[in-house]
Amino acid sequence: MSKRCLTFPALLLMLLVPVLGANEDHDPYRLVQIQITSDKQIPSLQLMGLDLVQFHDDFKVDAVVNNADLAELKAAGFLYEIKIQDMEAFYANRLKDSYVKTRAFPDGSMGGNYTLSEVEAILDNWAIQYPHLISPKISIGTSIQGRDIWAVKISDNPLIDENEPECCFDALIHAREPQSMMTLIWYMTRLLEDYGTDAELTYLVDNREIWFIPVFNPDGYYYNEQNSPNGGGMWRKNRRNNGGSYGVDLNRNYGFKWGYDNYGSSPNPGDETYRGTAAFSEPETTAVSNFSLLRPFVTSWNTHTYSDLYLCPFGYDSVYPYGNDWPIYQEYLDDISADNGYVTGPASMVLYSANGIATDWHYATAGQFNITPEIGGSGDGFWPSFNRILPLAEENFEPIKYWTWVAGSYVQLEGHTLADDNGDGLYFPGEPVGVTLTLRNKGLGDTMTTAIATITSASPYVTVLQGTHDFGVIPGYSEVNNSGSPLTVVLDSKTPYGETITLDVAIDFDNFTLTLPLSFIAGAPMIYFQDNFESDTGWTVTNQNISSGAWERDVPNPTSGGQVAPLEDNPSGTGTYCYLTENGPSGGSYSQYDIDGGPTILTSPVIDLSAGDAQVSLYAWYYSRDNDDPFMVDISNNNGTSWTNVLSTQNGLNGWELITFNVGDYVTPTANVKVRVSAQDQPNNDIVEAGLDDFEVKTFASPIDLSLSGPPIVGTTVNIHMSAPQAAGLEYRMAASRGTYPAYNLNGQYIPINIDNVTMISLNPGNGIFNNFQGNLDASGFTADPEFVIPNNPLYVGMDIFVIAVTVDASGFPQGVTSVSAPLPITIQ
Ligand code: 0X9
Ligand code: CA
Ligand code: ZN
Ligand code: CA
Repeated sequence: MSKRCLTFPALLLMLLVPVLGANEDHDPYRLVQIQITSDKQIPSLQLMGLDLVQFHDDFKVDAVVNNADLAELKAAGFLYEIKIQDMEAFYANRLKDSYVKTRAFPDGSMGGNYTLSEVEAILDNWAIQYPHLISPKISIGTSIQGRDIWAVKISDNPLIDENEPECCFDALIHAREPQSMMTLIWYMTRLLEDYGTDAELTYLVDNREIWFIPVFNPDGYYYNEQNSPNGGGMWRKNRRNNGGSYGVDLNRNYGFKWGYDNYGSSPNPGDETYRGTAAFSEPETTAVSNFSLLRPFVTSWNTHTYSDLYLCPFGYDSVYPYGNDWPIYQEYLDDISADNGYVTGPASMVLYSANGIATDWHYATAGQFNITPEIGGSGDGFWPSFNRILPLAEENFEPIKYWTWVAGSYVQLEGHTLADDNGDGLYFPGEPVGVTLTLRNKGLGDTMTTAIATITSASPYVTVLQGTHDFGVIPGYSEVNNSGSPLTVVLDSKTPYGETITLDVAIDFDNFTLTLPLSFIAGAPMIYFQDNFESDTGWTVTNQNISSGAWERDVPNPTSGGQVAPLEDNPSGTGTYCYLTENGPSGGSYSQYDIDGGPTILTSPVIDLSAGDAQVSLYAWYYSRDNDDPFMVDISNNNGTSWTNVLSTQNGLNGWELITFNVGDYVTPTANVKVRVSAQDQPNNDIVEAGLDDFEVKTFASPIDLSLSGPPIVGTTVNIHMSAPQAAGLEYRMAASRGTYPAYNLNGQYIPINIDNVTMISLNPGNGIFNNFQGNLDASGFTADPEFVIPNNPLYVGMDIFVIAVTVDASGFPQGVTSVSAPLPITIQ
């Protein structure tokens, strides 16, 4: 039949068919939550051809279904709950309601998401605006309806194929997952706009060839745009006419293990996971895979939404990546999920099995480290609210940058050790400190230049003795250290106790400089406040909107059905009590006494830090089942009027974990410092448990203060005032020395001077030069001013003397030493 002979109904059909999909007969896409009794039921759901989208704890599985699927579920006897009656309407309304005009990330017209032609226009504009950074769009093939599939390259000299490591990120293989594309466009925006100002992005543009395929499935995306112009379209597959139904799931059409089995990959054309008639039967997968074999991509992303996951091979069956690739994948996945808490692992094990997927082919056949990110949580779904578009792109920004880095060499400071000279772990005035660095090239390429580490310090108390080390070329995915020749610095003998010493480490490799600070505190810390919670020392609990799980001080009880709260107090501390969130009776259900609502807040008594900075350490317990309820440590220096956050984590800790911080890094130490720890389950949909034990405050400020009565001039006598109100009436002793190092451990207290006699002035107290170096403090804690008679000899001018004092209780010297002063430096004039 010629075109002219088309009858009216046939013409109508032709017009209608392209804009109608699975929901021709008003059969909406529904989101159901299916209750299963064990994970073993998942394959039977897969064999029903169901479109599974998310797994929850408590054996609940979310699926996108139509009426026929629902009937099948019912017939098979599954219990389910309909969560969203009409997903397209739900998403479209939510996008409309949440839309707010913004300028941070220019809006697309589908509720903030770009349409197909808007993506094309963005690429064209960038090619004009940044011709030195991005190529014009290149068609790598056409879709089944003849639309171009575009790729662009971001790199310096984008028109030249330079010898730089290459990586590739694609999006929208599934037409209903616009956030995959928005996330890539945001990364591209940052690369282009921050080139020249952000050192890391500039380096990556200059030293990588970063390819993007923002719309893998243009027909499916356009189809959604036509049907749901304001966003919300639920079409997933491409738009192949299967004769009676439409579409092939492009993420089942790849050639590695295509059609391996029917789990998660359907032979039925009407199903959402229909794999097509043959591997690479579709022009879209053919185009992307051919392009991928033409370019030496080391790493790549096949971006999806949603479920907060980073999935690696394999998907077709429960198989791990080959050989040493699995530990590499594990390291990379751990790194990129550290901040956003995405769950990671092989797709078949973390999610479900499915064959013919992009990640399996890009890895096993094309030899790329490819992953399937599933961006966004269950609240976000396929079309996140407008105000979630940028945050979701942002929470994947560092991960994409990381994936760009590791295509070449990527040197990181993996670890460091600071070795103080006498090995007591304390950094005394005058002490040399060795610095060993472990550099790790996490990337898959060797460094092109040698890696050189340099240490400098802005501190006036640091002299760098050995400041640079050449580590040579670091092969890809390997580690080196300089333990054979540590870098060394020495602390000045007049370094004050409590002084934070910062060393600036610069690591140069491949024309990139990584800089990071290492710091430590000089002197000997003294425990100022200690609480193992064996008794009530005045901590207070405040609760907001809580129905169970408030903080209480107790000996932890075991629970039944699972153990997610501590089973005992911190085992590395003393005693048996700790604070925990509702203990519950012994053997009580683990899910009954956890936190519901909240936060529940535990606040310390006032800690007087008017004497100076202090280090707080505590052991925390924190369990959160789905990692979305912040556990927080805050500090206040105004008795709780305002708080500064020290730690906020949504990822559970690994049992009792030590948390240490310096007060001065967060607030100015005052007499009214408080620390609080809070936990919550907000919204209340989760299991959350928290604990606190062995809280300690150490300060470097000694309770003993020493000062001179006047300038230490030859031929005069100066008095040494000693003030130690906390030690009123106690015996004191003083000592003098020419140096401050090494220091002596006297019953756990450090005597920070080197008591030597080989000096021009005899330093032996009681020799007529140092008088009254032993005695008793008065009732308010002051001395009768011991004196230092300075001989009238010009040779002594410029000489350094250090004086320390200790207080001694009734048990006598040396067992009874209660506190030690910092050294008082005296330079004779
Ligand atoms: O099913 C898919 O294609 C991906 N999930 S989505 O909800 N975006 O459709 C996941 C593919 C990962 N591979 C396997 N699970 N095997
Ligand atoms: Ca280049
Ligand atoms: Zn997808
Ligand atoms: Ca030491």
